[in-house]
Amino acid sequence: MKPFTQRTVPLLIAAGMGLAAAAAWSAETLQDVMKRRNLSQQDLLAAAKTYVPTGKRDEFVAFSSGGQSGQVIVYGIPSMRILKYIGVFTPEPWQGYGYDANSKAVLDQGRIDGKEITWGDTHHPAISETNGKYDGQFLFINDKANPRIAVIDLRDFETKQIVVNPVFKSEHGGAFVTENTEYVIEAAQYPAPLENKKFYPLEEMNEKYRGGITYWKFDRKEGRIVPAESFTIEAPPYWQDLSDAGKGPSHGWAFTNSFCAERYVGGIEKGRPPYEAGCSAKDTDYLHVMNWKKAEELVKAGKAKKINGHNVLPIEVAAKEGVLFLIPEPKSPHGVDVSPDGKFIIVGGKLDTHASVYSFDKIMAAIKAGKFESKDPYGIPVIGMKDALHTQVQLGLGPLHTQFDAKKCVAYTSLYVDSQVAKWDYCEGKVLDKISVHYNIGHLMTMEGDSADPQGRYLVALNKLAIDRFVPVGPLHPQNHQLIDISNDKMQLLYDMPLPLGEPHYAVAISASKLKPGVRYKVGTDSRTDKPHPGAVRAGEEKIVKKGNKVEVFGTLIRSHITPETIEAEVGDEVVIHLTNLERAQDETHGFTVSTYNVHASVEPGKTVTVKFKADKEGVYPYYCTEFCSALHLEMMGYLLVKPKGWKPTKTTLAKAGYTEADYKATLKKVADTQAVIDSVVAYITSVNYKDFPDVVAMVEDATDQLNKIPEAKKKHEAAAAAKDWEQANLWAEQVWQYQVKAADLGLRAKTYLEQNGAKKIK
Ligand code: RUQ
Ligand code: CUA
Repeated sequence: MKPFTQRTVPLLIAAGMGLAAAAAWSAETLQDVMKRRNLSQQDLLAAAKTYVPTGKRDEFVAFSSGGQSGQVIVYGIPSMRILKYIGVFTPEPWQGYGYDANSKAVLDQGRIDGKEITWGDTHHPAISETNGKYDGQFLFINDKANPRIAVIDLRDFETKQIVVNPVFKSEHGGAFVTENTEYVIEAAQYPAPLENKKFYPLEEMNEKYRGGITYWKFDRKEGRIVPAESFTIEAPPYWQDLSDAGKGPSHGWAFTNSFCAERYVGGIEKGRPPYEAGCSAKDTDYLHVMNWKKAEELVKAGKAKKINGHNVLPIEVAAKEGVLFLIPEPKSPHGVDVSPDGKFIIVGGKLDTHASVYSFDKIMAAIKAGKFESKDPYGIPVIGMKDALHTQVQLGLGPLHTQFDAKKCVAYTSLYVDSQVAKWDYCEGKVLDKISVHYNIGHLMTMEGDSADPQGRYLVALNKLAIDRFVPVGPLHPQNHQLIDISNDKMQLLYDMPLPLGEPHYAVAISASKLKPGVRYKVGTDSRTDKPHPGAVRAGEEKIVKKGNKVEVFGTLIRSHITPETIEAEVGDEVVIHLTNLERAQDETHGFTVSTYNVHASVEPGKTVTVKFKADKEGVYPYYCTEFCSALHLEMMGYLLVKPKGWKPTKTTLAKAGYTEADYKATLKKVADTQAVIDSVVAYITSVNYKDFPDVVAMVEDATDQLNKIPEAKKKHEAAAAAKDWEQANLWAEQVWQYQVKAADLGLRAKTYLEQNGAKKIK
């Protein structure tokens, strides 16, 4: 390489090479470190099982509910490194979620009776399935507090849709998907009148309050829920809890457990025993067994009634037509999980020490034979527990949720009160192993462990309390996700991960190889609708349109400038700014904000985003790119000038820097030196098989983009120089250098990539 100038050197070196680390610490041996840090052999083994070296990636990706944050947390397994928070029911500033107009439109779908609700209590994420197996296309998650379901597209990890349940006032048993994601299941929790905004006293609980299970139709091609084709199976005011869908032999059926089948109404302030006493007084509650295929037919045949514009299949119809059956389950149960082969349904006892394993075959046999032990007060046939049970296994105190292993018949159940995980065989009905966790485990998760094809390997315990596990950070502690190795006979605890964003209830984990997220959008895409954005423009088409008191900006972003660099408005104008990121390079996101107007956008390559606000205050408002996108990131800015009405300029020229011919010549020299660097990098890249590396091809395209802008700037500086306008000549020559620097930066990145990934010389 030729020597380059003083200013170029640090920039290019920083871009091209890492710092050679001084290796003083490596003098310590493994034994030294073990001694100094007081680590056992067991610790080292655990560390080796979770450590993911730099440059390597995790085998699995977990999607955890973000609990009260209303978000989804994405992390890798086994490293337990957090990869992303996805804004779902709650604004998330980094992603511009709730701060740009396009994502606000998604959050607005979650309004209830017109009221903005900016938080959610997310509980259960579900990955879309094909034949009962995770397909990695979509993620669904519920909001328990304000009954809603959100759809996240795993091509870009963005929330695309929020649907509000039109008949529930709360829900818990969502989101769970049917075998081919035909439906997303959402079951109510606390009974309430199904009619919207209708009051009935608690004394009318049995008559007027209802539960239900909603089946949201999912259109996979559109990637959206279709409310008009969705329906709810009305249910008695038992407190429906979690759900799971059948698969394989039980395809077409779904199961929802419940508690407080006592239909107890508390009122401690009136001297009545509280809910907790009355809701767990009896020994059994009801597992709801539903034939959703049949329900779908009945709804299509017009057997549903409309409540709040939504299809509701009345209890009488469901009971009479063989859609809804009940089976007793002990005692205030929690969690219902269908085995991978679809043959068994496992319910945790919560207040009982057993897990109950129901046999789908036996349930079907009882239904076929019309063998029911009774009817519930609403006329729903009740199948006898002994006629449906395969086995019951005593696991310990507070059994809740069950997940499955890749090994046949092996399941894991969380024991809330014992703070343990039980590994057991649900075919034979015996306990295999137990491990203690810290503390009070709720859900647990194995890899793809609620699908038809569990992957085994790891289990994560989602503990409710962290107590003494971490450095204290005040009375509010983080949550504790504990990673457990389940590949051997004995479970081994590997790692504690604090999760400080709300209480994650449930999580799902998928093989990383099944996820295929995109790198860039088709230029001009509105990522929230997946459609072309009407405000998108290409390079050179940028414009500002002023109509009445609306200023509409059609702008672009590319390293390192925002076009336009000045936006003028009058006080009271509505300002609408559409921005298209013209970059193609991976990870070249630009952000955008305007001082004090509470707007923010994250504009990934190819995306178009709109921000809107009323310019209600006279003044000068810098706007700038909020992602550190390039060396000239800080210069990626402009001014919004909000003028008083009828304002007239008194000064019409900008101050000059007074550049001379010598400055211009120096800049030209710098340009020539930089060109030499570029030439040497280009020579290297084209001497190897770079076309075999798609990432490099994208970088080369991007660099070429930058270089292609040079001739125009060059023409301008040469014309200015011919006219002896050294000010303009020098500035346009500087702009040439800007394009070069960005091209060189990309070229060096490409070169490093090629060197590290074994590019081969070609002739
Ligand atoms: S549940 S309390 Cu998933 Cu155990 Cu929400
Ligand atoms: Cu674009 Cu910083």
